[in-house]
Amino acid sequence: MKLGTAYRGLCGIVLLLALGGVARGQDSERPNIVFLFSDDHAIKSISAYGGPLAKIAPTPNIDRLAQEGAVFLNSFCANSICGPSRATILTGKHSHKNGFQRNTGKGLDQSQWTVAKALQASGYSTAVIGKWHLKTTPVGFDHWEVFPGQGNYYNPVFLQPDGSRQRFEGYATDLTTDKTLAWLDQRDTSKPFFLMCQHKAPHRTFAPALRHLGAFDEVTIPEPDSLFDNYANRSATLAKNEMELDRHFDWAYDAKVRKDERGDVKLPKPDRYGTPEYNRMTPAQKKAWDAHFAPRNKAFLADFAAGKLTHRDIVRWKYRRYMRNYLGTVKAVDESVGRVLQYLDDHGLTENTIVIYSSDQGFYLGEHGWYDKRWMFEESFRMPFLCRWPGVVQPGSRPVELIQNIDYAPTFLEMAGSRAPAEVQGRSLVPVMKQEAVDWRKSLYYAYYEFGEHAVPQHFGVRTQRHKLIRFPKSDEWNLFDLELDPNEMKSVHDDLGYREVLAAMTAEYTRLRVKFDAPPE
Ligand code: SGN
Ligand code: CA
Repeated sequence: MKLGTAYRGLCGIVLLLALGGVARGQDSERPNIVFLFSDDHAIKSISAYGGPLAKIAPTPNIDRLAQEGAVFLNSFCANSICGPSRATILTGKHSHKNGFQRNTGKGLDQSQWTVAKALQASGYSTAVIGKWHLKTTPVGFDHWEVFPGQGNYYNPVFLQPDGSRQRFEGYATDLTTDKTLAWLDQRDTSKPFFLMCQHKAPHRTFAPALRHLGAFDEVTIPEPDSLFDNYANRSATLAKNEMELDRHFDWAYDAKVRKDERGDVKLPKPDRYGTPEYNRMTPAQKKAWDAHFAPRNKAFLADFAAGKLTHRDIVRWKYRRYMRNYLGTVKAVDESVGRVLQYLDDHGLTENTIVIYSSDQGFYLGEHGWYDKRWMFEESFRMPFLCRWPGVVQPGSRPVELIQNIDYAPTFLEMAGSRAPAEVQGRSLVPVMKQEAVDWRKSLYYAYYEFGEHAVPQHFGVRTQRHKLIRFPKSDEWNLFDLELDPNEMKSVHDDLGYREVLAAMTAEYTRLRVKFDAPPE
């Protein structure tokens, strides 16, 4: 433990005792679990993971978890899309087993076992605040206050347990944090707690808090090598995607028409803004937004109208605007993490509270020319996972084991002194956290089902520490990647004779995992 933490913790206890209360950190022997979660947060935009953005867009508060706990370097999802990832976290099962395979489906079947229900039954106080996105209202939580569907960035509505909808003025990330801390203030202190604080950010349309507009104006944003990927040497389905910064980020250079349906680029339509988030703002908020974007838009549109910009210049401009806004939304998430950690310090809770930071999947920050997620390629397959557990997790450790969101539910249960039922498909991470010598898994199974927005086809796959095999059933294709020699996944070596043995082993592993997890036929 850091001296600063000890000091802050001590101050919190002294303060509470001085106020005539009992130090709340002593609720119970069982640890509290705080699950800090965001939506679409790529590891590349968390400085604890390193990489080219770490210097220009640091996340000091998430990094505090890395210094005082562990950063899991090989953390992945089972299905890179929002609702399915959340359903997997709650159930500890792959999508085909918990029934939530697509965002477009019926919603989470709440009659099944979930970790929230299990923790609640074992005596934990349970709460979820922020983005939920599982369609059916939360079950297994003593308290919940969640966005309807995707939620909004500005002045969002929160669904209330009594079925009403209430709109709150402010920024979603700040409001989610305020509500999280307010719940902590009035919780039942005779019980340990399991608290899920789940942000909308940095999800599309990447709208930052007004105080963060311009925060990345002065920095040079590095471009990924594959910003102009031509999709050669891999499945033919890649070229059919609809998630390019070029063609699908609000408007396409070739179409010569700005549609601005979503608000990705934050350019006004000729007559009005017309974007959903802008329309929600108060006049004062609109004024601050306009003060930032109007001069920048004017300069860009003048160059555009004068024909000064090539096709590539425009893609690059879109990429920079995307990144400035995305990183802006991350800044508020990082501040939120800081506020929660500070609260734990101030209330003497740090020592007995496990804190995890994660996000439902990764995201493309220009790699392959993309935004969005869904593909089994590294950027969207990876999930951030950091865990601080004082006295158990080695501060500053960086485990390399292959972990997946099927593991979270059994992990939370073991942390709380219980065991997951046999039907759960994940494994508790506690032995890995304790750095025990365990026989850990050597491969992960992946399945993506939704074919709709962004035109990503159904695909399945297996990943080991070095290789990845992806099956595209509709087009009857296989891709194989050597992640050591080709970390950006630019060339499938599936047909390369030099990989014959690797291919045979990966195909066998794929089949073994599909049997093990009882996967349905393609
Ligand atoms: C919205 C977004 C998509 C995004 C899906 C799923 N469009 O539909 O770009 O892929 O959510 O995201 S938007 O213009 O409405 O923002 S998920 O994280 O919820 O799975
Ligand atoms: Ca998501």
